[in-house]
Amino acid sequence: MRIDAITLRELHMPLLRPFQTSFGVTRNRRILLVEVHSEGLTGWGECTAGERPFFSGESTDTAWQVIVNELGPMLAAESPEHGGDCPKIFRSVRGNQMAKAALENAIWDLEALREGVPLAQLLGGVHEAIPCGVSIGIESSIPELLAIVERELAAGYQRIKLKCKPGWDIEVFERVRNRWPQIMLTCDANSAYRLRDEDHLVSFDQFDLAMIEQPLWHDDFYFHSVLQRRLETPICLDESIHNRRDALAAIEMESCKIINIKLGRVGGFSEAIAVHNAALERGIPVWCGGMLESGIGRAHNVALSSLQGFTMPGDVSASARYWADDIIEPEVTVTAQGEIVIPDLPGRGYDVRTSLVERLTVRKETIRAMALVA
Ligand code: OSB
Ligand code: MG
Repeated sequence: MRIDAITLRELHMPLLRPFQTSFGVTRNRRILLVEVHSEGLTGWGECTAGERPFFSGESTDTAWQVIVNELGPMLAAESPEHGGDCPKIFRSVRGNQMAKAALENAIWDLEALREGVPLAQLLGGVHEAIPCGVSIGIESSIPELLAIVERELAAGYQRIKLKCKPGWDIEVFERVRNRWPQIMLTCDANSAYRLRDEDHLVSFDQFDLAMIEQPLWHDDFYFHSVLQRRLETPICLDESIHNRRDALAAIEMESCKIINIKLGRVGGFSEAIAVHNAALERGIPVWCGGMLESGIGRAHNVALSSLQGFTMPGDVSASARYWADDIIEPEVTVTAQGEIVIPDLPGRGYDVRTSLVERLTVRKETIRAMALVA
């Protein structure tokens, strides 16, 4: 397909509630969107980098630079036919997975539209509806947290994930578990613990957590495997997994028993499918993570979750949990049974509210193909 132009936008979108993890608080998202214009159609992609380089080394600003200076020009010069052509086009740029994913996913988005098939189908999806969980941040008090858990369970969500860190763990799990003995409960440390916390982490076993997500370093496999040998609770890796090889290493070393797949973290749909396939072939369950996405990234997460191996509830939840007004129409909604129904429409299945996008845009740069190839 001929690429006519690539438009980057930064949108400022305030979250309905601040979201706190072990590495910081997010109140206002700086969302980077890319539009790829080709032969009268537009594909949209979202870069899931954070405002600051805390979850990964990328940020909204680094991704903007890398897309404008490197990846955008490479893509326009190549005229890819498929989203799956992108990893090869971007190969000479190391890292920067979230920047790459924004563009690659826009090409898949465009391709689904051009072919007139649902994006989920183009990806090879099989599920018609996906089970949903919620990720609940670190709150200012346990009663406040309990009120949120109660509300999310009443809304139908099938799994509760609690962000944790030293000082916000045992007592929190105890109170939630005592009140709801039967629910699927998990925690996510975002690398807040160290080897000296091993006994402490082993004590999490008493709460029957379905998994502990990324307890140790963001770039580690070996020490997670040491920890996993002592834990009953399965470890799930998030930050450590950037590609299929990482997944294979983690599975072979038994660093984890479950894998969280995030489109941005692995560089886009192609690698996400490769990680999914590697896990599925080895009997490792996967689920789709979230990065506080706007509707574009959320729609892509919904489509990805339709693949066969996504059997555990993901962090893909309703637009209304995050935003007063999401930028897609319809918004992503969750049924009373805690499921999202995969849209059966051509493309991503959620229209972009372009006038709202325009209003939220604080920075915009359009790169025209002629300028790109010159
Ligand atoms: O580790 O899964 C994570 C949000 C920002 C950065 C990292 C993570 C998260 C979440 C939120 O847990 C998931 C969501 O609801 O989008
Ligand atoms: Mg995580």
